[in-house]
Amino acid sequence: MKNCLIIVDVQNDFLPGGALAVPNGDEVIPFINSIQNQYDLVVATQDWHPANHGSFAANHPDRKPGEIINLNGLQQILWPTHCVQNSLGAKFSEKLRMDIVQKVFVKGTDPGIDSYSGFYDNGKLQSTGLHNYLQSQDVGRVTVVGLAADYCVKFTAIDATELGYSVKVLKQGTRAVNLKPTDFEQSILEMKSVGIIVK
Ligand code: VGL
Ligand code: ZN
Repeated sequence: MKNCLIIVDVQNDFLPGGALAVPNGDEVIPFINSIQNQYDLVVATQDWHPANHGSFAANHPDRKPGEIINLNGLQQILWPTHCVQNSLGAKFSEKLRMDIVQKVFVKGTDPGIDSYSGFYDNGKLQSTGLHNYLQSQDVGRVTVVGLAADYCVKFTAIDATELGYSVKVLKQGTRAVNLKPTDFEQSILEMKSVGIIVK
């Protein structure tokens, strides 16, 4: 069984200066670059929203980022407009090594539903193809790094666990949005509680 590194959403909009900047998000890049060659396989996810995406506060009159709405039956935090398809903000950081990344899985393409996990949307209605791909490559273990620890990294790691992979998350390779200052610690506890190795 192969060991795969999943690099989550290391895109300009999640880096300092970006539309949804994760504090110190840029610090993960040299670390992620330095560990890629320790894995049998490296894949990446990319947040890839149409401009009319329902998670953008700007698409809801009188709503502001941080507010929670009901989006087609699911609770949705409203975000600043970010990672719009083909924009500079949606591009991977120029500093991220991409030469050994075998495949990129896009998510958040349906305007009606958000997608934090690299495996499926938040309603688990549609798959990104990541699970099928990992199965086809005989992957049994995954390590998840990238942005953000309290959203896409956490949901990707938890879904991977539910799908039967043995899962690790490396703290040096992730940073949190921390809408609340304790969100990072909370996410770590939540991940550990389902059997994820966080170190
Ligand atoms: C993310 C919020 C909205 C993430 C993506 O990559 O963690 N967070 N879209
Ligand atoms: Zn997003």
